[in-house]
Amino acid sequence: MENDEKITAYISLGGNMGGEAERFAEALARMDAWPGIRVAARSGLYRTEPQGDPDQPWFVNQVAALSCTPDVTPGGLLARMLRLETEFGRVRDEARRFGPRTPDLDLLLFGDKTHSEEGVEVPHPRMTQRAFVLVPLCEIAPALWLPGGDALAEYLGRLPHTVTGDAIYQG
Ligand code: PH2
Ligand code: MG
Ligand code: MG
Repeated sequence: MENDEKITAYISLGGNMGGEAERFAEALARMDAWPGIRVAARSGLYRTEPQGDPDQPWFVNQVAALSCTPDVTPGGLLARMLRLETEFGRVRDEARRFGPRTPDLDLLLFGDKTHSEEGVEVPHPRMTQRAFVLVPLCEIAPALWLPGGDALAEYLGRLPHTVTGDAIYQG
């Protein structure tokens, strides 16, 4: 009998070069059309204070839940996400790792998997430090726990940040 149990992956979308609302919607529409992937939920769009490199425009961030068929792997999903980034014309600037870009697609969680291989790590190693990830993630998955860790809300509670309307300050 076929194993039809779905895995929920969570991804984040980020960008600060303009047109994020349209680009994120387009990226999610394309992912929804991928074999084995369905966009199950999406957060609102947040305006977020830049982290890492403060000398750049504010970001727009969003997270989405992807329902994945059992044949989808973290590495396979991430490879497709990186290809989509390239299709959107992202140019990686190695000298400015945390600098401007659009759109950046990051894999946050893949079911309850803890997974680490070259270039693929879930849970995303920096997600618990980032209010721009945790706030939208708590919006769509308020009861979520990190595999091998704590409740999402716990991490967010420990992180100094302020949410005002759709703006997230952290710094
Ligand atoms: N992404 C980064 C670095 N800094 N800051 C915000 N607010 N939002 C981001 O998506 C972001 C960032 C590297 O991927
Ligand atoms: Mg990123
Ligand atoms: Mg990235």
